Amino acid sequence: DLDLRSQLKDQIPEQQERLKKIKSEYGKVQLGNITVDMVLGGMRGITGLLWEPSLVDPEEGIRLRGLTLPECQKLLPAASPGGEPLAEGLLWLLVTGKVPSKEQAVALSKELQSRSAVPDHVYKGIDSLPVTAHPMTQFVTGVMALQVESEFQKAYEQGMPKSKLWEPAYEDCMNLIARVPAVAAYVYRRLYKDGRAIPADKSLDHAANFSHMLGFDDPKMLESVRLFLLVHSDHEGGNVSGHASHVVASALADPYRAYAAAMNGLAGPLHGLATQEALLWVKSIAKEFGEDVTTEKLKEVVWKTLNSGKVVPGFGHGVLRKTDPRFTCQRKFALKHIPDDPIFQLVLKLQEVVPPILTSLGKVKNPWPNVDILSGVPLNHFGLSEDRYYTVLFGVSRSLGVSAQLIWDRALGLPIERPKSVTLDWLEDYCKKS
Ligand code: CMX
Repeated sequence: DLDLRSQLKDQIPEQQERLKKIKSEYGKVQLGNITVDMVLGGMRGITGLLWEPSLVDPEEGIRLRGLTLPECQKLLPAASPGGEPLAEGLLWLLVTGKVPSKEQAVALSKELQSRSAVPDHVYKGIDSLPVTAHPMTQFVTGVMALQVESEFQKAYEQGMPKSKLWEPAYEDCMNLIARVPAVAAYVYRRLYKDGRAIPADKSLDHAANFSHMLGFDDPKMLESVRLFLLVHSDHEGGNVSGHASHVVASALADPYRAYAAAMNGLAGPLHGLATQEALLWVKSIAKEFGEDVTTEKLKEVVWKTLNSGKVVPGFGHGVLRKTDPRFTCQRKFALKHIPDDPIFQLVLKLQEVVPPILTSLGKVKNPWPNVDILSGVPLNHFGLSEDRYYTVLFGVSRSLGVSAQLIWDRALGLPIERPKSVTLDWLEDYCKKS
């Protein structure tokens, strides 16, 4: 069957039963103890969310529906033999947990194209902002303007029962995924190319068409964008963007509102803005000290960054405790396609220099590189050099993972999210008594 929606429809009763069974048989099983440290430490280490599209192991890193990134690269259909996976196939995997055939990925490509028309008021909304507004502000404004066409909101207003809400959630998610590349490209062309928008090319796949609308048609750039969409697509549910989308949607706010919430979190420098910060930082080092900067000088630069009260962007992680496989995957890509790129060479040196310094601080739990130190480098190499735009690219990629879960949130009928909070007074009293 080539239709994603009907595949999904077939799966839903089975997964609903599974959830019900886990609840009734294992509902009282303990998943760990909550300590005061965890409450004061950003809930780190508390297992508290259901998130189907992916899972992060602290040592091994991300698996998308059980597949490592190299497995995804091997198994998912590619645009060209041996090339990077099609975003459509990845989306199919994230939604269904099954590796699609090439025909299924192509059918999904057609479906997304048929949904891709962006209403004019979206562009007008973006145009009403000053060009000095951060690209993420312009992007989120566009996303909120897309919300006007929410099928979910309409269905809810018309009294659709909870059990059927996954259907308009699916509609909104697919429309959202289909439309955000054009909105993102519009922001890019508005800011950096005198507003000369480039129309979609319906002969291209989702990622390639995005690259085309941005203004880049080099086949290697298309591969870079396909890889970028893969590595940033999802990172389980507790990260700021994933969690933000989940909690907002749990109030039965529609997928556009949930995704916009995710994007506002992604725009934080400790999360998605690190893509921008990392590229800016590495480029500033290259500019100030040249591309052949010595190891000694690099050490000085890292210390200067730390001593000025900043974090080293692109290093460390909240859950991972080893080098991010998303970094490793992109390193392999860069070694294959842009081995001599000076910024890439500099990142390789930083990969050696930064971890011992972060370790020496004695408090950093993971000194290793994460996805963001490298993900901008190939795109930068092929001409997309505007650092402040990078988080928007990350956001387009996250539409895949966030949407896959938003559909399942409604298909599984997950309840409104409402963890308990306490005050400092309460904590002191409780701890003294215990
Ligand atoms: N540079 C400097 N200090 C760092 C650091 C880094 N790269 N990573 C962690 N630390 C510090 C923390 O700021 C914290 O210091 P304080 O106790 O003084 O506040 C201490 O080490 C302990 O932090 P941690 O438990 O190791 O890490 P957290 O879970 O608190 O934070 C993260 C994780 C990603 C926010 C952090 O490593 C960081 O700020 N990294 C740089 C920014 C970055 O690359 N973010 C992108 C992550 C991936 C993504 O979401 O896209």
